[in-house]
Amino acid sequence: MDARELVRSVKSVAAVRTVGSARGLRSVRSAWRRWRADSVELPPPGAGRARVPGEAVGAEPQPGGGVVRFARSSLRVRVAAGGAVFCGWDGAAPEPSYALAGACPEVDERAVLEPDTDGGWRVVSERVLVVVSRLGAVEVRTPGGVMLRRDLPPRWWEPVPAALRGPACPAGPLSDGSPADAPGRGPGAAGSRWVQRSEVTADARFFGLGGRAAGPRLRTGSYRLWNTDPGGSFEPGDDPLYVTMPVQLVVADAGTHLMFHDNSWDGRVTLWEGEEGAGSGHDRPGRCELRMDGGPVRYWVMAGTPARVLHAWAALTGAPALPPAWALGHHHARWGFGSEREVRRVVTGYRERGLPLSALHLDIDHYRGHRVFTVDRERFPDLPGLAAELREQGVRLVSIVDPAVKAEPGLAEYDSGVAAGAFVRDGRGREVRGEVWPGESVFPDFTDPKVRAWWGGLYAERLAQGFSGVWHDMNEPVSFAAFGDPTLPRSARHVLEGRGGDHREAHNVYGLAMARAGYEGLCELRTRERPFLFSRSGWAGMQRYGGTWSGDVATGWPGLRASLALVLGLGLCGVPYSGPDIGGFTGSPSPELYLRWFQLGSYLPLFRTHAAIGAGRREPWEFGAQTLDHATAALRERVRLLPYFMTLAHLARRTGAPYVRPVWWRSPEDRALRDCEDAFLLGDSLLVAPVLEQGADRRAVRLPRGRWYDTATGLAHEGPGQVLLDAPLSRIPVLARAGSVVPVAGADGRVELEVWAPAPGRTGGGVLITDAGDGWEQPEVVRFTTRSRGGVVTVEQEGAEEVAYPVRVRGSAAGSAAR
Ligand code: NBV
Repeated sequence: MDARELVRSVKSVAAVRTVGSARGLRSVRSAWRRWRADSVELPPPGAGRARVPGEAVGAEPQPGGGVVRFARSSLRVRVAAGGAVFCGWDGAAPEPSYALAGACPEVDERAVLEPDTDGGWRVVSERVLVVVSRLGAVEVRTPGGVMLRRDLPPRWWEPVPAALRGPACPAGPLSDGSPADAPGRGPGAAGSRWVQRSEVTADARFFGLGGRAAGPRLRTGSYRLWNTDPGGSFEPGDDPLYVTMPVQLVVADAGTHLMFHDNSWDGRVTLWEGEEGAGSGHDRPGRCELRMDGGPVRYWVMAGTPARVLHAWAALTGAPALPPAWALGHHHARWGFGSEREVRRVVTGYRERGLPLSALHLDIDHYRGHRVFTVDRERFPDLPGLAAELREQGVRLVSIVDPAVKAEPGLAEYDSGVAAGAFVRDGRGREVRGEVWPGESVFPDFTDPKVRAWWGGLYAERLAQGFSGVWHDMNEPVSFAAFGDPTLPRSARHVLEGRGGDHREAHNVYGLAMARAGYEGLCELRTRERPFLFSRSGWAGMQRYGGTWSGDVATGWPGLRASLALVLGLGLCGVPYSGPDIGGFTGSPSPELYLRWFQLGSYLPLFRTHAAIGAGRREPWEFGAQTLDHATAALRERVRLLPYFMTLAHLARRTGAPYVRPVWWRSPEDRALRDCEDAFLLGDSLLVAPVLEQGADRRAVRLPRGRWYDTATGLAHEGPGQVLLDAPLSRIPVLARAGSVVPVAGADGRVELEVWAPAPGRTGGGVLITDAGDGWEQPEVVRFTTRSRGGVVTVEQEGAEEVAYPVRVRGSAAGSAAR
């Protein structure tokens, strides 16, 4: 047990204390069972014999690339249409994969494998040049030959022979039948640990790896790849969290690239940021080491501008689900509303104060004894009635859904799950039992297609109760443990789409597969509505089914900062829809902290106040008149920006670009911007600079190149550089890019265009994407261009004689240069 695990164990013991001693005892039993199962069923880690590929002995060109043979391995390089490059060692193929959206993309026939100097090989393609050295180092270069990264040959530790190991996992069908794919050496071989070291340029910055509280820029340090409930709450120092992904986004002068290791096993990424020798020529390159406990060595690389890279990533792993329009409004949640009466009181509170509210979320306290898909009828006697009443007022109900099912014969979900063979089993075929909110529980195996279908059908009950959306929780998955890892035994068996395997491989994709089950179930049950689903845990590709949220972020200024880090980092991993628990999950924020969190949250895709049972209130009126005034202003501004948010949701779906983007998005070559972590771009048009420090009433804002208008004053500032802007309690600085067109809701709710004057002699533009608010009809896309000539600003709508929307031009010409 390392120090972090120890801290986690202490935390989980503390958490257990809050949920009662009977549960505490059961969580000791559950942890003990897990430990015992794993020690009997899994091989000891053992050092094993190391293997490296050895020397290249030949190569076979294939469509889109080819296979390079080494003395003790092989490397397949394949360029896909769209520019992503696949590399697979030891016969690893791109499929099967939980990350890929569907069938593996077509190959780019134009890419060819050819001999390189010194006995190596190269694959030339439109977007990247891949150079494979004689000993198996793989360099990814720009088409012009500039190095983006260099991956050294992997090193494997051969697993202990099966005969000495006990029950083995069947090898996955990842083989291409190459000679290096001998039994026990292939990528499907259980427990074949491996390591791969890589180098990037000295100026490169790392981002991604899923949701990391310490991000968005990932500094020198070690980051585990194992989805984890940190227990209680987390702060920026806590790692890993609920969503980990082997996705690195690397930004450097030479270009941006994304590297995805398609392997769901437990692993650890260690990063070392590089250092430049200030002209001495002694640069220290950035480095990265990936250690995996098993699974194939296969990865995808895509390179180009950040926009191109994210586009290629979405093409590979799937377009983000489009939320219904109402999901872009304000949501209010709480663990422990406790009764219909309290729900009505809160909704009335919003209404009486004229505060817009789109959705209200019910947590596990509305279940009967915490049993998923049930209702406590004493406290919620008529949920469908309540839902209908709220719906009349424009408020939707969203339900939490936990994966664990109480192991209780007679309980419909348990009985039907048993009949469907739905629950995870151990090596001897017995149900794996854990301890969660309802008590002793079992866990659906979402890696089984028929289990996903069964589970998806259960959402009919939620729909009948009147819920409009779902919020997946505890799906890392969590099983309370008094010590060790609070999840299922690593030896627990999973179907893994028919290949068979264990929890070491299934753990990280459990939440993703649950999201798929929920999403597909909702699509089938309510064919005309877009599912609204967000999930605490997930993996590469989770955006296909919905979004995520911060999880239990600790109340405090560091938690506020972590909230932004998570949203930015997840967006760069292809998950554009997320947001934090505004005000933090625990305790009671000061009015100032609450307000700053609220102001930040009002510019994030998921705009939700939420807190733990026993924590302080989170309604905007609970923090005094001044806070209420300012929160009201933030809520109104959100409503005004809804057409812009809807446009961003569509753009995310079409292009993979997240709504919330780092400030370097369009200028990754600006090194100062690469280090800026306290502001973000909302789409192309707005730059939002939240206040993340206590007591601050102004703040420095680093601007990308071009002219930016302070939306509060209309004053222009010229980037690149830094400006100091007022940030009174009433608002956070928001700047608009000169020339941009921001679609907003006018006083009558209809779309208007807010046009920010282009700099003299320059042009600009924007897009508006509208739809019916829900459903699957094709949206309408309208493009605009703006121009400033001789002090006159003009706007044109593509393909139309006249602009079909009211236009308001903003921005004064009086510019000030940023420093
Ligand atoms: O269901 C209760 C909470 C929920 O409010 C929160 O948002 C989740 O992240 N849930 C975790 C389980 C309890 C954690 C202590």
